[in-house]
Formats: sequence, C-alpha cells, structure tokens
Amino acid sequence: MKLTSKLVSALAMVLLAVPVAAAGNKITLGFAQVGAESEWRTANTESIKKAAAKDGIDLKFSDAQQKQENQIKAIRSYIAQKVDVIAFSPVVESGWDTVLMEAKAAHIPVILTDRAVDSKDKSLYVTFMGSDFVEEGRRAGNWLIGDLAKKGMTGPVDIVELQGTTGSAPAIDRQKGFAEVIASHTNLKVTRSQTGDFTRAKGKEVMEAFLKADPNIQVLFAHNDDMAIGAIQAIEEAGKKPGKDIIIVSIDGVKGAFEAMMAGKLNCSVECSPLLGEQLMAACKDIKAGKPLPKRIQTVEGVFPAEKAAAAFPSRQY
Ligand code: GYE
Repeated sequence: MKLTSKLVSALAMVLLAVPVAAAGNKITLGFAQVGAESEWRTANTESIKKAAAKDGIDLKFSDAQQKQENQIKAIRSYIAQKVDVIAFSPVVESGWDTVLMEAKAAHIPVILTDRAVDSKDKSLYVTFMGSDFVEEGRRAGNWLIGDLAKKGMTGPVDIVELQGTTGSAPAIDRQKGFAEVIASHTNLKVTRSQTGDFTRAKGKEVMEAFLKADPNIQVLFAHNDDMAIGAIQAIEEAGKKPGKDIIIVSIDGVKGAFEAMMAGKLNCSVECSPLLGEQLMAACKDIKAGKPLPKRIQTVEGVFPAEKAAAAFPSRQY
C-alpha cells in the first residue's frame, strides 16, 4: 500500500510538473515597435499582439515614439531580461551595429520586421521579413505613367513628393523606385520633395507649404496614405479638388485610403501589408526549434487604383 501511494504521488508530481515545464518553455519575444505614427503602424501592432496571444508567445512590447534612442533602450532591456527572441522594426536604417552586437554576444537571435538596417554584417540578424519598398515605389510610378497616358497628359507635369521618415528604409526605397521608373519620362519632374514623417499632421503641413510655393502642382506622390490624407485636407483648404485638380498616389492600402478613393479624393494606393504577426510568431517558433530561416521573407502585395476600391473595400483587413 505504502509503495502504491508513493507511486501515485510520484506520478502526480510528474503530471503536475508537465504543465510547469511547458510554461517554462514558453517563448518570450521582446518587440521594439517604431511608434504609432500611422494607420499602417496601428494595424501592424494589432497583428503582432493578436498573433502572439493566439500562439501563446509571451510578448514584451514597447513603443519608441519614432525615436531610435528609445528603440535601442528597449532592445537593451530585452537583452537584460534574457528574452528568447528580439524583433524590431528599425525606425531608420543606420546606427544599429553596437546594440545588435550586444544581442549577438548574449546569444539572443534578432528578427527585423518591416524595415531593414544597413549593417554590413548580416550575421547580426536571423531574417528580415517585410515588403519590397523599392518595388512599391516603382508600382506607384508605373501607375502614374499609365494614368497620365490615359488622360492624355503628355506635356510637362509637376510632381511633389511627401517623403516618409528621413533615413528610414521605406522613405529611401520608395523614393528610389519611383524616381527609377519616371526617369525615362522627361516630361515628369519631381519639383519638390520633403519629409512628412509618415504622419497626417506633417503631411498636411508640408503640403500647405508646397501649395503656397507652387500653384501648378499636378501630382502628389506620398510615401504613405496618412500623409496623403493630411495633404488632401490641405488641398481642399486651398480651394482645390484632390484627386481631380491634383492626382494623388500613395502607399499602404489602409482603410482610410480606401475611403478617400471611394470619395474620389485619392487616385491610387499601392498595397503594403502590415499583417506580419503570424509570420513573426512562426519564425520565433522555428528559431526555438532550431530550424533554419531564409534571410529574407518577402510580403506579397498589389496595387489598388480608385476604380477598384469599392469592390475591394469589404474584404480589406486593415
Ligand atoms: O508605409 C508607414 C509607416 O515601415 C512600411 O511605416 C512601414 C511604413 C508605412 O508609418 O505608413
């Protein structure tokens, strides 16, 4: 009897120990987000939080308010807390080597989400998941070339550009892709280009200045939808019709852009998906399981001209 009860209690201990051990194996992910500057970013944060909860990943989340020093602080605190994986969306491309070397020395794998770094040493991170921003810039440019041709606008066209955050991968790459495709069209010229920091407020402010300086603006290329939405307000306040007097193309494909397209105020939005949460959690699990990951995981996305907006709107997820 004594032996049986000992066995039973031993068994009970083993059974009790199982969930404890499972909890101990729970992956801890430290995520250093850029901020909450745009609709895109809000959807990205939501996607990450939702996927972590669904996959039982212990998520430590911080918002850097678009400041690199805050992101570096957050990464250092994740290193100190010995998390299993660190992921972050670098606000700008440069200046990460030191902190990434600290993570490497602590044997904590790093995943880049959404935005890239310009580090020469690729061993400082496991993988980079996100969109091809150069291609998005090209898509915006190609859509514009097609639209101008349809409208028979063959003469000189004044284009203004609202850039994203200075030094960020999407601002650098979208500018590059757009410039690349319009280069062979000598009638198209970017006459003004300034940062609106990816926010509505700055987009509006800079567009107001553009409109004051140049009454002949025919096209606006905005590196994200939020800046375009801010600019739309500025254009209306200046007594012009956005989408008609000034053709507008922007990037992201957020709900606000679809609403603007359906109202005839925005002409095209190039899609950039913020829904990276599930991919990120899958990558964390693969790292934990010792599975190799590709160095680049690219998001697949499309282009939405205004005439397709109403049909696509009901199925949009962000
Ligand atoms: O386009 C913009 C956001 O990094 C792709 O950041 C992202 C960009 C996105 O603020 O809206």
